[in-house]
Amino acid sequence: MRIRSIAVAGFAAGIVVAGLAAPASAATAPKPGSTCMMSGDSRIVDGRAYFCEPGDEQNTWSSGVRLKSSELEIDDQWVKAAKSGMTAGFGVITNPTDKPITIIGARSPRYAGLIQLHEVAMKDGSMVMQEKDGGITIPAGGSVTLEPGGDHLMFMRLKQSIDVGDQIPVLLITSDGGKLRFKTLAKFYAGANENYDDGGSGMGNGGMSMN
Ligand SMILES: [Cu+2]
Repeated sequence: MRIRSIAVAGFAAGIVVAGLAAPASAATAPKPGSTCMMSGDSRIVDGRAYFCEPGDEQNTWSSGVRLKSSELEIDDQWVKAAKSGMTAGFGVITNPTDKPITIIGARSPRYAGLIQLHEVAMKDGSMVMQEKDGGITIPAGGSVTLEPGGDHLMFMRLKQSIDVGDQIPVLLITSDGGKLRFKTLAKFYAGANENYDDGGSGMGNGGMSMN
């Protein structure tokens, strides 16, 4: 029947158009030393990672570090469930090698526009969250626990809600280009609340208060 064959052709044309609409990834490598907005930001282009490093005057892009798999291990990883804004991730990171390894970047691009490495510190008599200078170093043969009230992964600019039970993919990158890829479980947790003191623009170097 002629009518049926026309209907099939129309259906097929619909599929072709949908396929063409798939997003293309076209990241370009930043120029090392050029200005970047948010410290902790990172880009991966052609197997190299570039990091937005904090500076006194302005933040600048690092030179690219070639990626390889990391020997770090993570256990008991979890992230605090959150609808929007920001949240924090935790876990125990172990370094089985005989040399210290420093984590300098973290990514979860489907969920967070940016992940910073944070510490909790005493500043002017109050506890504040701030970016950890130089990253998080795991001692040779030792481990570091990321936990509420201590070092943590700060998920910022959430792109979608992180709900209890979700498994969130995360990539940690070390200063020598090591990649540690894992999934972290979203849990309900009432603590570890953070607010920006600077009115929530998220752009300043101002401290964060802990509620
Ligand atoms: Cu934080």
